Amino acid sequence: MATGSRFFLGFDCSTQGLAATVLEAAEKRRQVVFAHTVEFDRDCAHYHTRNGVWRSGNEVTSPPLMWAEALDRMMGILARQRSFDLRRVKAISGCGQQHGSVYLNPSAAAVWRSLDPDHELAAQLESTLSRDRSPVWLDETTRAQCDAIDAALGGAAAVKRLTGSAATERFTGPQIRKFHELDPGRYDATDRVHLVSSYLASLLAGRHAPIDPGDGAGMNLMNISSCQWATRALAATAPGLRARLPDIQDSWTIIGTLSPYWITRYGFPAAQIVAWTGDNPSSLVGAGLVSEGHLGISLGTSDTVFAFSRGLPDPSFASHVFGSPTGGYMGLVCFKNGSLAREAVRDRYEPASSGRDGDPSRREWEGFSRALRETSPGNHGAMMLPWFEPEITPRVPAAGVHRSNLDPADASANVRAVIEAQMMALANHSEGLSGGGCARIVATGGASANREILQVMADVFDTRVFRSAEGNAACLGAALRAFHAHELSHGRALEWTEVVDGVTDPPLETRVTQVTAHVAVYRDLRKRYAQFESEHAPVRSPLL
Ligand code: XUL
Repeated sequence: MATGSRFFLGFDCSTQGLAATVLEAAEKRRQVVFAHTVEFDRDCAHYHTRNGVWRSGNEVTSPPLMWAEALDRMMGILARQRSFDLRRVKAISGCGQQHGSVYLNPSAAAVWRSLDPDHELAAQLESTLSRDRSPVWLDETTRAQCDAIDAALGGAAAVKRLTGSAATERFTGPQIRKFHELDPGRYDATDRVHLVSSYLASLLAGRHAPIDPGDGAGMNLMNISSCQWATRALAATAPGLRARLPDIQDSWTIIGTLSPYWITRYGFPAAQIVAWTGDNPSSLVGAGLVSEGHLGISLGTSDTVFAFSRGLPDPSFASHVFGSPTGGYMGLVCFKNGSLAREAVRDRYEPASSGRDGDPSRREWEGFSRALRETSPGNHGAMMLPWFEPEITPRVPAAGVHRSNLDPADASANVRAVIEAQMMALANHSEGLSGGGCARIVATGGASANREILQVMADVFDTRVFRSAEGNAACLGAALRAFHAHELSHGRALEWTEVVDGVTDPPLETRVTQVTAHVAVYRDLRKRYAQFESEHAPVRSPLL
């Protein structure tokens, strides 16, 4: 640890776990000195989640108290580690899975201010909730509400122009509308609706945190041009909604300092708390994609493709336009059948030896990699539509795996088929994003550790692929955002290229280059895949 080092803490509250990354900033260099993940199913087992969620019919929710407990636990772990000096933590930020919402009654802020440091956090928060479960991004049960919102605002294309996305099932606005329709009493008892990101920021600061334009755009409630609440969208969603929402503020806003609970319980200093954002906007920073012309691909619970845009892009840019936490915008396309589909294929053909956590560097992924090495690009014409659960892109309301020329008993061919399908779907549905040419892809998330998967990506997209410097770019992005906001608050306005320089540069040895012969195979196969897809997914996701 260099003398004069300062430390910046980033969190990522994702679907399956809460991660923390600590960035050391010394005179001449910045580097990651600590990273750890609390896994919900394993480390907060008494909530009985599976992959971090509860499923009841088609409804998918998570317990907000589990997120609070994971944060409490992680702060304890950070306090006990020896790799950095806790007392020199200057600023903390974070990100969360997008769209998930937390419903609080009027007591919340007072309870946060007077938390008892001798007792665990989660138990003290029970009385603050007006709804004990949070709908999360995997929930697709709001089609009726989306249709009603689209109709009230002049159609899906108009909603996309206004908010950056057509009304979308997992987005927070339709979820709030459903809550109000089905449970008006508890909606009335709700004083504040937070996102996962702004909720956890509030717990750290001990006061209601704002929502940033990165995560706010995932609600169908924010005017994408002004990055402020869209009054018409609020009115089309639920009565009295404005009073129940936090303000929208710049992503680099300093909300306050760490509340006394954390200082007394764990010995943290009164570090600055910087507004949190969504996991995808945060990945943009953590993958170093702060200028145009590059694609980011996150292979996590969801697979996402995203890119930065300086100005407000044309709606055909991507299915969703969010604010970028660097200022400007980002386009995003999201696929629900990410790591869970890869695991379903792996487990079917090679039952896992022990504990699985979506990390393909683990032993149980060796057979999967071998299968990719032993099969050839194009899979001799065999294809799969890997919709192990309902899909977001393209919109597929009911799960269903379809095979073409693919023997269900052929393990290796099925492994190749799921990866080729995912990469071709990512490429076909993100053409607006890479329309102007893509110099390189930076891949992040658990499955980006797998070179064989990245080779298929490079060949399908016909470009070079690098693995992001940190496996969890979202979490690194949060630590970098804490550093940037801290410097800004001390009068040092750094360019974003300076902020990420030397920290997010993907290691050269992770480079995977496309193979010309394979590129030709996929050019043809992508068209056939699009045809196969349209036969089974009649409702295409609108690039309105
Ligand atoms: C993006 C989306 C997911 C979540 C979970 O729109 O729904 O990527 O952010 O990570």
